[in-house]
Amino acid sequence: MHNQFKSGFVAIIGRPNVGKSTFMNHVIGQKIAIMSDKAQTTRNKIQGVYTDDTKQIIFIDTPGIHKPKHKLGDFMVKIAENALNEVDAVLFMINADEGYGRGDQFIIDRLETINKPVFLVINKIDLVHPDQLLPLIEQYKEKYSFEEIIPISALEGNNVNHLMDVFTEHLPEGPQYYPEDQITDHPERFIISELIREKALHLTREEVPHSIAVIIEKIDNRGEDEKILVQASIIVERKSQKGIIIGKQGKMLRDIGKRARQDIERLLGSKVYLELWVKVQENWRNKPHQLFEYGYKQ
Ligand code: GDP
Ligand code: MG
Ligand code: K
Repeated sequence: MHNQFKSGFVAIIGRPNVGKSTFMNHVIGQKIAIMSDKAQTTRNKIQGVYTDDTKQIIFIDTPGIHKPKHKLGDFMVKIAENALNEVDAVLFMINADEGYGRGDQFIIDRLETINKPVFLVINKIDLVHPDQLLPLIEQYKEKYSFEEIIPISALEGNNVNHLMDVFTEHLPEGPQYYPEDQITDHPERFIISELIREKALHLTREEVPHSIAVIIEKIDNRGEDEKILVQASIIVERKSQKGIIIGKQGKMLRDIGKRARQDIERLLGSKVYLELWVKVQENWRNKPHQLFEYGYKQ
Protein backbone atom coordinates (compact mmCIF):
# COMPACT_ATOMS: atom_id res chain seq x y z
CA MET A 1 0.00 0.00 0.00
CA HIS A 2 1.12 3.51 -0.76
CA ASN A 3 2.28 5.51 2.27
CA GLN A 4 0.12 8.50 3.09
CA PHE A 5 1.55 11.92 2.36
CA LYS A 6 2.52 13.80 5.51
CA SER A 7 2.56 17.51 5.99
CA GLY A 8 2.93 19.88 8.85
CA PHE A 9 4.19 23.09 10.34
CA VAL A 10 7.46 22.99 12.22
CA ALA A 11 8.88 25.86 14.25
CA ILE A 12 12.64 26.30 14.52
CA ILE A 13 13.57 28.24 17.62
CA GLY A 14 16.81 29.00 19.39
CA ARG A 15 19.15 31.79 20.33
CA PRO A 16 20.84 33.82 17.58
CA ASN A 17 23.82 32.13 15.89
CA VAL A 18 23.02 28.59 16.95
CA GLY A 19 22.70 27.70 13.27
CA LYS A 20 19.01 27.94 12.39
CA SER A 21 19.61 29.57 9.00
CA THR A 22 22.44 27.17 8.21
CA PHE A 23 20.10 24.28 8.91
CA MET A 24 17.39 25.80 6.71
CA ASN A 25 19.87 26.36 3.91
CA HIS A 26 21.05 22.77 4.14
CA VAL A 27 17.52 21.39 4.04
CA ILE A 28 15.93 23.71 1.52
CA GLY A 29 18.95 24.66 -0.53
CA GLN A 30 20.41 27.90 -1.71
CA LYS A 31 17.09 29.18 -2.91
CA ILE A 32 16.05 30.36 0.52
CA ALA A 33 16.47 34.06 0.98
CA ILE A 34 18.97 35.09 3.61
CA MET A 35 16.83 38.17 4.14
CA SER A 36 15.31 36.15 6.95
CA ASP A 37 18.65 36.45 8.69
CA LYS A 38 18.13 39.64 10.65
CA ALA A 39 18.15 37.72 13.94
CA GLN A 40 15.92 39.43 16.51
CA THR A 41 14.31 41.89 14.16
CA THR A 42 12.97 39.45 11.58
CA ARG A 43 9.26 39.07 11.65
CA ASN A 44 9.24 36.41 9.00
CA LYS A 45 6.72 33.79 9.57
CA ILE A 46 7.38 31.15 6.98
CA GLN A 47 11.10 30.55 6.59
CA GLY A 48 10.92 27.87 4.00
CA VAL A 49 8.91 25.02 2.57
CA TYR A 50 10.45 21.59 2.06
CA THR A 51 8.66 19.22 -0.31
CA ASP A 52 9.49 15.73 -1.50
CA ASP A 53 7.50 12.68 -2.63
CA THR A 54 6.37 11.74 0.85
CA LYS A 55 6.12 14.97 2.81
CA GLN A 56 5.83 18.72 2.93
CA ILE A 57 7.28 20.58 5.88
CA ILE A 58 6.55 24.25 6.37
CA PHE A 59 9.28 25.71 8.55
CA ILE A 60 8.08 28.55 10.71
CA ASP A 61 10.09 31.22 12.42
CA THR A 62 8.74 32.60 15.70
CA PRO A 63 10.67 35.81 16.33
CA GLY A 64 8.83 36.69 19.52
CA ILE A 65 10.19 33.67 21.28
CA HIS A 66 13.25 35.74 22.11
CA LYS A 67 13.34 38.33 24.87
CA PRO A 68 11.27 41.37 23.87
CA LYS A 69 13.37 44.28 22.67
CA HIS A 70 10.91 46.78 21.29
CA LYS A 71 7.38 47.97 21.70
CA LEU A 72 5.78 45.24 19.68
CA GLY A 73 7.77 42.83 21.83
CA ASP A 74 5.19 41.69 24.36
CA PHE A 75 2.68 41.19 21.61
CA MET A 76 5.23 39.22 19.65
CA VAL A 77 5.83 36.94 22.61
CA LYS A 78 2.11 36.34 22.81
CA ILE A 79 1.71 35.45 19.18
CA ALA A 80 4.86 33.35 19.34
CA GLU A 81 3.20 31.29 22.05
CA ASN A 82 0.01 31.07 20.01
CA ALA A 83 2.01 30.10 16.96
CA LEU A 84 3.85 27.40 18.88
CA ASN A 85 0.54 25.93 19.91
CA GLU A 86 -0.54 25.65 16.31
CA VAL A 87 2.52 23.97 14.83
CA ASP A 88 2.91 20.21 14.69
CA ALA A 89 6.42 20.08 16.10
CA VAL A 90 9.04 22.40 17.54
CA LEU A 91 12.77 22.17 16.91
CA PHE A 92 14.69 23.87 19.70
CA MET A 93 18.23 24.36 18.47
CA ILE A 94 21.24 24.92 20.71
CA ASN A 95 24.97 25.20 20.12
CA ALA A 96 26.99 22.18 21.30
CA ASP A 97 29.93 24.48 21.80
CA GLU A 98 28.17 26.67 24.37
CA GLY A 99 26.68 25.84 27.73
CA TYR A 100 23.19 26.38 28.92
CA GLY A 101 22.37 30.11 28.87
CA ARG A 102 19.78 32.60 30.07
CA GLY A 103 18.40 32.95 26.56
CA ASP A 104 17.66 29.23 26.65
CA GLN A 105 15.81 29.54 29.95
CA PHE A 106 13.58 32.25 28.47
CA ILE A 107 12.71 29.91 25.59
CA ILE A 108 12.15 26.90 27.86
CA ASP A 109 9.75 29.00 29.97
CA ARG A 110 7.73 29.61 26.79
CA LEU A 111 7.82 25.90 25.94
CA GLU A 112 6.18 25.09 29.28
CA THR A 113 2.98 26.66 27.95
CA ILE A 114 2.67 24.42 24.89
CA ASN A 115 1.78 20.80 24.40
CA LYS A 116 3.48 19.93 21.14
CA PRO A 117 6.41 17.58 20.63
CA VAL A 118 9.63 19.52 21.15
CA PHE A 119 12.89 18.14 19.76
CA LEU A 120 16.19 19.34 21.13
CA VAL A 121 18.63 19.79 18.25
CA ILE A 122 22.23 20.05 19.40
CA ASN A 123 24.02 21.71 16.51
CA LYS A 124 27.71 22.21 15.68
CA ILE A 125 28.81 18.80 16.97
CA ASP A 126 31.76 19.13 14.62
CA LEU A 127 33.18 21.66 17.10
CA VAL A 128 33.12 19.45 20.20
CA HIS A 129 34.65 16.21 21.43
CA PRO A 130 32.03 13.44 21.74
CA ASP A 131 32.74 13.31 25.49
CA GLN A 132 31.34 16.83 25.86
CA LEU A 133 28.01 15.84 24.41
CA LEU A 134 26.68 13.59 27.16
CA PRO A 135 26.89 16.12 30.02
CA LEU A 136 25.17 18.68 27.80
CA ILE A 137 22.36 16.23 27.01
CA GLU A 138 21.94 15.43 30.72
CA GLN A 139 21.79 19.13 31.57
CA TYR A 140 19.02 19.88 29.08
CA LYS A 141 17.09 16.72 29.97
CA GLU A 142 16.68 18.14 33.47
CA LYS A 143 15.21 21.36 32.12
CA TYR A 144 12.51 20.01 29.86
CA SER A 145 10.91 16.81 28.73
CA PHE A 146 12.05 16.69 25.12
CA GLU A 147 10.50 14.24 22.69
CA GLU A 148 13.98 13.35 21.47
CA ILE A 149 17.45 14.84 21.53
CA ILE A 150 19.31 14.82 18.23
CA PRO A 151 22.90 16.03 17.70
CA ILE A 152 23.72 17.37 14.24
CA SER A 153 26.12 19.49 12.30
CA ALA A 154 24.10 21.75 10.05
CA LEU A 155 27.28 23.02 8.43
CA GLU A 156 28.61 19.59 7.47
CA GLY A 157 25.20 18.00 7.10
CA ASN A 158 25.86 15.31 9.71
CA ASN A 159 22.74 13.58 10.99
CA VAL A 160 20.45 16.17 9.35
CA ASN A 161 18.56 13.52 7.37
CA HIS A 162 18.07 11.50 10.52
CA LEU A 163 16.63 14.57 12.26
CA MET A 164 14.21 15.10 9.36
CA ASP A 165 13.09 11.45 9.57
CA VAL A 166 12.61 11.59 13.34
CA PHE A 167 10.33 14.59 13.49
CA THR A 168 8.48 13.70 10.28
CA GLU A 169 7.24 10.61 12.13
CA HIS A 170 5.36 12.96 14.41
CA LEU A 171 3.69 14.91 11.61
CA PRO A 172 0.08 14.19 10.69
CA GLU A 173 -1.06 12.90 7.35
CA GLY A 174 -2.07 15.90 5.34
CA PRO A 175 -2.26 17.69 2.02
CA GLN A 176 0.45 19.54 0.15
CA TYR A 177 -0.35 23.09 1.24
CA TYR A 178 2.04 24.87 -1.08
CA PRO A 179 3.21 24.33 -4.64
CA GLU A 180 6.55 22.54 -4.85
CA ASP A 181 8.43 25.62 -5.96
CA GLN A 182 7.14 27.75 -3.10
CA ILE A 183 10.06 28.80 -0.94
CA THR A 184 8.85 31.69 1.17
CA ASP A 185 5.56 33.41 1.79
CA HIS A 186 5.12 37.14 2.02
CA PRO A 187 7.06 37.63 5.23
CA GLU A 188 4.78 40.09 6.98
CA ARG A 189 1.48 38.45 6.15
CA PHE A 190 1.02 36.54 9.36
CA ILE A 191 2.00 39.36 11.69
CA ILE A 192 -0.37 41.75 9.94
CA SER A 193 -3.26 39.33 10.26
CA GLU A 194 -2.50 38.84 13.95
CA LEU A 195 -2.28 42.59 14.56
CA ILE A 196 -5.75 43.08 13.09
CA ARG A 197 -7.11 40.12 15.02
CA GLU A 198 -5.69 41.46 18.26
CA LYS A 199 -7.33 44.87 17.75
CA ALA A 200 -10.66 43.24 16.99
CA LEU A 201 -10.52 41.11 20.14
CA HIS A 202 -9.29 43.96 22.30
CA LEU A 203 -11.71 46.68 21.15
CA THR A 204 -14.77 44.45 21.29
CA ARG A 205 -13.64 43.57 24.84
CA GLU A 206 -13.55 39.99 23.72
CA GLU A 207 -17.28 39.88 23.03
CA VAL A 208 -16.30 37.96 19.93
CA PRO A 209 -14.56 34.64 20.52
CA HIS A 210 -10.91 33.99 19.84
CA SER A 211 -11.90 31.79 16.96
CA ILE A 212 -12.17 34.77 14.61
CA ALA A 213 -9.60 34.73 11.85
CA VAL A 214 -8.08 37.37 9.63
CA ILE A 215 -7.16 36.59 6.06
CA ILE A 216 -4.89 38.98 4.23
CA GLU A 217 -6.33 39.25 0.74
CA LYS A 218 -3.78 41.59 -0.74
CA ILE A 219 -0.61 43.51 0.07
CA ASP A 220 0.28 45.89 -2.68
CA ASN A 221 2.64 48.79 -3.19
CA ARG A 222 0.84 51.75 -4.68
CA GLY A 223 3.37 53.56 -6.80
CA GLU A 224 2.25 57.17 -6.70
CA ASP A 225 2.22 58.14 -3.05
CA GLU A 226 4.31 55.24 -1.77
CA LYS A 227 1.58 53.92 0.46
CA ILE A 228 1.07 50.21 0.85
CA LEU A 229 -2.42 48.85 0.29
CA VAL A 230 -3.46 46.09 2.69
CA GLN A 231 -6.81 44.39 2.15
CA ALA A 232 -7.98 41.97 4.80
CA SER A 233 -11.08 40.04 5.78
CA ILE A 234 -12.11 39.39 9.35
CA ILE A 235 -13.79 35.99 9.39
CA VAL A 236 -16.45 35.35 12.03
CA GLU A 237 -18.69 32.37 12.56
CA ARG A 238 -21.98 34.11 13.24
CA LYS A 239 -23.94 37.09 11.97
CA SER A 240 -24.22 38.51 15.48
CA GLN A 241 -20.42 38.63 15.71
CA LYS A 242 -20.28 40.48 12.43
CA GLY A 243 -22.59 43.12 13.92
CA ILE A 244 -20.36 43.55 16.96
CA ILE A 245 -17.24 43.96 14.86
CA ILE A 246 -18.82 46.48 12.52
CA GLY A 247 -20.43 48.43 15.37
CA LYS A 248 -22.87 51.34 15.27
CA GLN A 249 -22.58 52.96 11.86
CA GLY A 250 -19.33 51.14 11.33
CA LYS A 251 -17.57 52.82 14.22
CA MET A 252 -16.05 49.68 15.71
CA LEU A 253 -14.60 48.56 12.40
CA ARG A 254 -13.14 52.02 11.83
CA ASP A 255 -11.50 51.92 15.27
CA ILE A 256 -10.10 48.46 14.66
CA GLY A 257 -8.78 49.64 11.30
CA LYS A 258 -7.23 52.78 12.71
CA ARG A 259 -5.38 51.04 15.52
CA ALA A 260 -4.28 48.15 13.33
CA ARG A 261 -3.10 50.53 10.64
CA GLN A 262 -0.87 52.39 13.08
CA ASP A 263 0.83 49.14 14.10
CA ILE A 264 1.15 47.92 10.52
CA GLU A 265 2.74 51.23 9.54
CA ARG A 266 5.27 50.78 12.31
CA LEU A 267 5.87 47.20 11.21
CA LEU A 268 6.36 48.03 7.53
CA GLY A 269 7.94 51.43 8.04
CA SER A 270 5.56 52.93 5.50
CA LYS A 271 2.20 54.64 5.23
CA VAL A 272 -0.58 52.14 4.79
CA TYR A 273 -4.12 52.08 3.38
CA LEU A 274 -5.96 49.41 5.30
CA GLU A 275 -9.21 48.09 3.90
CA LEU A 276 -11.17 45.72 6.12
CA TRP A 277 -14.15 43.50 5.41
CA VAL A 278 -16.11 41.31 7.77
CA LYS A 279 -17.30 37.96 6.48
CA VAL A 280 -19.44 35.30 8.07
CA GLN A 281 -18.14 31.82 7.37
CA GLU A 282 -19.72 29.09 9.42
CA ASN A 283 -17.50 26.29 10.66
CA TRP A 284 -14.36 27.74 9.14
CA ARG A 285 -12.45 26.05 11.90
CA ASN A 286 -13.29 22.63 10.51
CA LYS A 287 -11.10 23.33 7.50
CA PRO A 288 -8.00 21.15 7.05
CA HIS A 289 -5.55 23.16 9.09
CA GLN A 290 -6.25 26.05 11.38
CA LEU A 291 -2.87 27.64 10.90
CA PHE A 292 -3.38 27.58 7.16
CA GLU A 293 -6.60 29.51 7.53
CA TYR A 294 -5.02 32.11 9.75
CA GLY A 295 -3.55 34.07 6.92
CA TYR A 296 -1.15 31.71 5.27
CA LYS A 297 -3.50 31.36 2.36
CA GLN A 298 -1.99 32.51 -0.92
P1 GDP B 1 21.15 31.57 13.29
O1 GDP B 1 21.33 32.94 13.86
O2 GDP B 1 20.61 30.63 14.32
O3 GDP B 1 20.35 31.56 12.05
O4 GDP B 1 22.63 31.00 12.96
P2 GDP B 1 23.38 30.92 11.55
O5 GDP B 1 22.82 29.80 10.73
O6 GDP B 1 23.41 32.26 10.93
O7 GDP B 1 24.84 30.44 12.01
C1 GDP B 1 25.67 31.24 12.82
C2 GDP B 1 27.12 30.84 12.59
O8 GDP B 1 27.34 29.48 13.00
C3 GDP B 1 27.54 30.89 11.12
O9 GDP B 1 28.86 31.38 11.07
C4 GDP B 1 27.49 29.43 10.68
O10 GDP B 1 28.40 29.15 9.64
C5 GDP B 1 27.90 28.73 11.95
N1 GDP B 1 27.35 27.36 12.00
C6 GDP B 1 26.08 26.97 11.81
N2 GDP B 1 25.97 25.63 11.93
C7 GDP B 1 27.20 25.16 12.19
C8 GDP B 1 27.74 23.83 12.42
O11 GDP B 1 27.06 22.81 12.40
N3 GDP B 1 29.08 23.76 12.69
C9 GDP B 1 29.88 24.86 12.72
N4 GDP B 1 31.17 24.68 12.99
N5 GDP B 1 29.41 26.10 12.51
C10 GDP B 1 28.09 26.26 12.24
MG1 MG C 1 19.41 33.08 11.21
K1 K D 1 15.57 34.47 11.79
